[in-house]
Amino acid sequence: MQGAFSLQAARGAEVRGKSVENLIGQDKTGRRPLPGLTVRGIAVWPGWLDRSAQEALVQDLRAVISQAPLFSPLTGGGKPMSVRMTSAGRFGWYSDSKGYRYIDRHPNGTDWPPIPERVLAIWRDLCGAAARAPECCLVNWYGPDARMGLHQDRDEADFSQPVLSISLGDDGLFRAGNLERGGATQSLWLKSGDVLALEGPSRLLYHGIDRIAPGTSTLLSAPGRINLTLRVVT
Ligand code: MD3
Ligand code: FE
Repeated sequence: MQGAFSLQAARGAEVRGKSVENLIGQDKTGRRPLPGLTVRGIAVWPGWLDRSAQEALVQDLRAVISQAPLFSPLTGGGKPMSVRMTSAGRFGWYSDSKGYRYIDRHPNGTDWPPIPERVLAIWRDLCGAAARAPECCLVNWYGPDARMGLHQDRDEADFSQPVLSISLGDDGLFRAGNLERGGATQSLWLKSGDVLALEGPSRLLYHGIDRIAPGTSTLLSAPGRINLTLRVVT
């Protein structure tokens, strides 16, 4: 894949003459750790979560999914998405033939479960003191053949608030585009434990997941990938 950049390869490697590890430290204001790298303004912390933190998150997510089961939202065209989803928090993301929106209950009528404390702690550590608390934790489950086409995240009211993405399980090939459809794109393999912050100008970039690489992680009991995205909705 031309232009693809492996974060695993970045560990122990050099970025502009500095080791990635050395770039990870408090920024000047002490607000948060410096990202290991940035791609089109997207801050990337490769391997931010160690194995035990990843395992603890998976346990938290089992509890979320047992209360709010995964479902396949319908696209505007009425076809089910290949990614299965659920949410935690005050709002959950939903889509059917009427369009994309946030709803305050699971489609089965129950409340969305609270966002796990361990997930909130990652938001606090990486989004800085200026960010509001997240109101939605979208849980995306990718089976071996699932993908997500290029789109913008614009169902939220305040684009000045960041979006935080946490990858777990098998590698996913992330593609970052531009502020409008078309143009050159840049690809990046997201690995288990990697965290991204979408903020400022990168908040409205087109982006998607081209494919996952089944069997590249031992975290989950079945091949697949989980992505958590934390968002301020209102
Ligand atoms: C770049 N999820 O749920 S997360 C989504 O891996 C979504 O499941 C993908 O796109 C996934 O909407 C990508 C990384 C991500 C999330 C939001 C972004 C990248 C972004 C918003 C703006 C730019
Ligand atoms: Fe998105």
